[in-house]
Amino acid sequence: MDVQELEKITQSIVADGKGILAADESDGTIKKRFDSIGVESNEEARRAYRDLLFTTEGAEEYIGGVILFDETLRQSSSDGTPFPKLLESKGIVPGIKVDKGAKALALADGETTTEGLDGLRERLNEYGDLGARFAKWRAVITIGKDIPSEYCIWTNAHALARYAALCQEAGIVPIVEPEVLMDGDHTIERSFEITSRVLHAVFIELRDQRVHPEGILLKPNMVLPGYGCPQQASDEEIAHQTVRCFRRHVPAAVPGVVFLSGGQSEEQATGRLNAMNAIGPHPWKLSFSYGRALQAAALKAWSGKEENIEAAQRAYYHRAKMNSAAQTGTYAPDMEREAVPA
Ligand code: 5MM
Repeated sequence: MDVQELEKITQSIVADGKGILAADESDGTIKKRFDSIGVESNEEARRAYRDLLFTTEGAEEYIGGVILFDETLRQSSSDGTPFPKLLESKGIVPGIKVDKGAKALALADGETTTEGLDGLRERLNEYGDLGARFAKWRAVITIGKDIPSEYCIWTNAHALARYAALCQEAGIVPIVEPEVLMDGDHTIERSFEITSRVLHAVFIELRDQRVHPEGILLKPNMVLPGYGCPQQASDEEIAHQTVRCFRRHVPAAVPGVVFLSGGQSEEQATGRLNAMNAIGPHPWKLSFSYGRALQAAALKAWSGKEENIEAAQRAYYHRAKMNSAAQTGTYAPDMEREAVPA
């Protein structure tokens, strides 16, 4: 393992004003997204959609890395340039989702564990040859009555650490994503408690499995009340609780925390990230690795039509720019009106 190389990759992904575009929707998820705009999910439509995102001029000012799905890593832009090469030529680091999804956890009703460790060493070598410099593995934790169990939390943490160790052995930076879902009516206090338990377990397992903390990125949820909770919270409260939770559990050696958006609206995800950076400095870079919160407007603007590509690119560029400002704590809601996407 070349630790300096791993650290160099993490630093360039979360350089000042930069974050990650999560474009690694698996087949089922991208189908859901395409269904919402009435577009059939076939290989060419998926390629064309990702192509419009990756060829957006100037997005590289704000995007340091893109997470791809297996199929996308092997696809090319319309001019024939393989996607990993295209991204690299813009100074964007290509990454790859390597987990095989969250599956029912045995003897644990309503809980899941993420699969994909079998054969991972070999897959990582192939992904490295195809140009991936970082990887992502997502564990899913649900809050409900009597869940999550410690069994679920530790099983997921163990798998995340096994994955991270294999990545570092292969010279690939692991993004460690333990997502505590926003589904449910739980309070922000309960989200704080569960996120604490999860981060505690994850960093114990990472340490025990010899993962080099300077060579990872953490991709967590923010500490938020559930969607169904009657008591919603201000951006400032969310920022305060999230930072307080992370200061307790995330080692200062970790270079970057790149949040997932988890179903928040685009402006909420931006505003809350900004609120956290506004109360810095923090020991780690606080940035974004958004899927829906970077793509929702672009997807809608595109709607599967070639004549809408430019409008979709403007929408994506705008969102990337807003989140870049949030990464440095300089975002303000009136900036949304600066460039209203057509
Ligand atoms: C882009 O969505 C990613 C892949 O999800 P599936 O495996 O379910 O298809 C997902 O892991 C994503 O990277 C994170 O959940 C963050 O995305 P959001 O939309 O929550 O920012």
